[in-house]
Amino acid sequence: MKEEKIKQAYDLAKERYAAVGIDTEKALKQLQDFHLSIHCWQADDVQGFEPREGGLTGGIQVNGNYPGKARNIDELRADILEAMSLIPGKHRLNLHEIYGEFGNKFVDRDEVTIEHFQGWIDWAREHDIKLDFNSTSFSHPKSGDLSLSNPDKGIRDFWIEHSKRCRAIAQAMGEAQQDPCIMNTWVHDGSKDITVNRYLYRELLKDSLDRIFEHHYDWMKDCVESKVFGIGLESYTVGSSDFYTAYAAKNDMMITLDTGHFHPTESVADKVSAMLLFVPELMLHVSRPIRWDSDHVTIMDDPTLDLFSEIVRAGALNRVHYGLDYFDGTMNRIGAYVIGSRAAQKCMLRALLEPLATLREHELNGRTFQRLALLEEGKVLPWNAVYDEFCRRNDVPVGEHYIKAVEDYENTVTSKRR
Ligand code: RNT
Ligand code: ZN
Repeated sequence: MKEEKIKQAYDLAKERYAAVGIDTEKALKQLQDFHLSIHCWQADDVQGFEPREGGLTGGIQVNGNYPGKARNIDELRADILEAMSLIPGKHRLNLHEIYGEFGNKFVDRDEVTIEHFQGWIDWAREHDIKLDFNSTSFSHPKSGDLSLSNPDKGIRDFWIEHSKRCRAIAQAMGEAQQDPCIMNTWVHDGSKDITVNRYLYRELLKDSLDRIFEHHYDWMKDCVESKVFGIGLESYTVGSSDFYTAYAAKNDMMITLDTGHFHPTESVADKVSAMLLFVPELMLHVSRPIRWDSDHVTIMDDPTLDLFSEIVRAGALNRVHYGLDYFDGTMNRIGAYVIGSRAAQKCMLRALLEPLATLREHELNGRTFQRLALLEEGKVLPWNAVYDEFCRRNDVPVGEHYIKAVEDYENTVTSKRR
């Protein structure tokens, strides 16, 4: 599409929004300040770079065998940069511990140090990308069904040591980038069948976490992620929502809301205002659960729109970190990054363009028909012209034009990986 046309459409949209009291320039500026934390693990189906036998464990699953997944650190970095070049704005990269630079050496999880991530820190600085981090409890011989809550002290200590080392790495990343690195703790611990020791495992998990978080760091922030169940661990999850909500509130720490980690009819959006009264900040794992925590590619769907609207309505834009968390191996993985990231931005833009002041006035004055009518009309205001203008100003392909760019990269790069 001609640049001139995009600008014209934007100018009309700007006028249309002004009529309902919305300043699109302000929204564009806010969207520029909206930084996703893009997960590194869509590029290679959550494999990482440990020399390892056996597949993904820990109750999570990747389906599909679309050709061209990243096989090493160079390919992964190239793929991430390619995806980022098609996503408007500036974004962070969220690494898992298994993505360290281990060379050909076997470095066990309780041996990892900052030296295995110095390459990432240098690379990130070179590309002006900030890093976030995750400890990794899955896909390891000691993962089993229980890690931090394992009654075997040896196994528990192993994972405690791993988590502590990960926090030190996150601290080093944060200090290097002079911006706090957000470190997420998610462990898969649970039970396939009925357990009679619910209290015990949770007591052990609490104790392990207390030990892990003992030390305070200035350049990293911790968050804890709950879950309903994992595949093969259907009957019981040690780190349930109640457990971590209580833990985070009590310890004044951040909680991670993964949109796939709640019961299918539960609204994650509704949790924003409830939780932000009791925890300092939130981390998101934006995903698309289809019937279960299936981690489909994020799209501009109602749950995601609701979630971002609730963040804006709560005035909490700066108290939320916007991680993505999906992994789909059935399609072009770079394309999956671009679709999901752009979808999250569109949801945020639509939230920023809501005529909130008028809606609130209606509500506070009992004008319920007017409130609902304006909410409905808000859905069809020309937000898409504003998003196109955002892409144009950020010098990335507008609309469906990024499809061709993804295809070109596939033809010249990923399809050559055999
Ligand atoms: C799993 C959690 C967790 C993982 C990543 C890879 O259900 O969502 O966040 O997806 O750590
Ligand atoms: Zn998650």
